[in-house]
Amino acid sequence: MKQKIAPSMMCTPLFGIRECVETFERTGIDLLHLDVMDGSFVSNYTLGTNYVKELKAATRIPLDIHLMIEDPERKLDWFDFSEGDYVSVHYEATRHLHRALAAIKSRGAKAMVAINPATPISALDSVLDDIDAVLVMTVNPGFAGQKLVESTLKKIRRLRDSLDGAGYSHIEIEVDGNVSFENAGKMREAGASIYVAGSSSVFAKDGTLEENIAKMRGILEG
Ligand code: S6P
Ligand code: MG
Repeated sequence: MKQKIAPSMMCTPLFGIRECVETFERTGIDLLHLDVMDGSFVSNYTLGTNYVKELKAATRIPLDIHLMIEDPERKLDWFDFSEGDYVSVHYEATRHLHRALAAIKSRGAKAMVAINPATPISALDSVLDDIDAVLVMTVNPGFAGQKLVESTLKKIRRLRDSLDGAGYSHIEIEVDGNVSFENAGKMREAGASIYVAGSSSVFAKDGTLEENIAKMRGILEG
């Protein structure tokens, strides 16, 4: 499975977004990760509908929209996405998961379920035929710069094994939260293939964005 890097747009400096996106295009970045937080499902507010719309119009890199919002099935129409984009809804945030996933797929996008560190992988059992990927949160959602919840490494492995064993090898696993250079290697070994890269990797202060992307790629492809 191709190893994909998805830089987290909430980690870009406000006045440097254009430069970052140009670097992402030049370096062949696979996806742009957009964190949408509603102040209710998580205790923070981040990128909103207009940000998604403007970014989509400004780049050809597919979007990876991570909806940390309550009742996403009622709000999907607010967001600009189409074929080739990835959209994730949280298992914990909706009472109508199938409805949300079907609405994403009906627009040609890749449908994903996101699960918090404490949510068991069995929560995915009844939606395996409806998803293209699983977003495994490796920190509790809400903020950048948090520390890895260590037990999620085993969870990624268990999920990869159980998906492969049940004939769902095509389902990708995305990891999000403290995907540092060190943790990314472990996550890869555990079976991840999409990496949300934030303050602990591509936006780390001790290298340039370009250097950090090259370093991350070396770890994932080495
Ligand atoms: C967290 C959010 C994430 C962060 C990312 C930041 O709730 O969903 O996508 O932006 O985790 O990366 P890091 O390396 O600072 O944890
Ligand atoms: Mg995220």
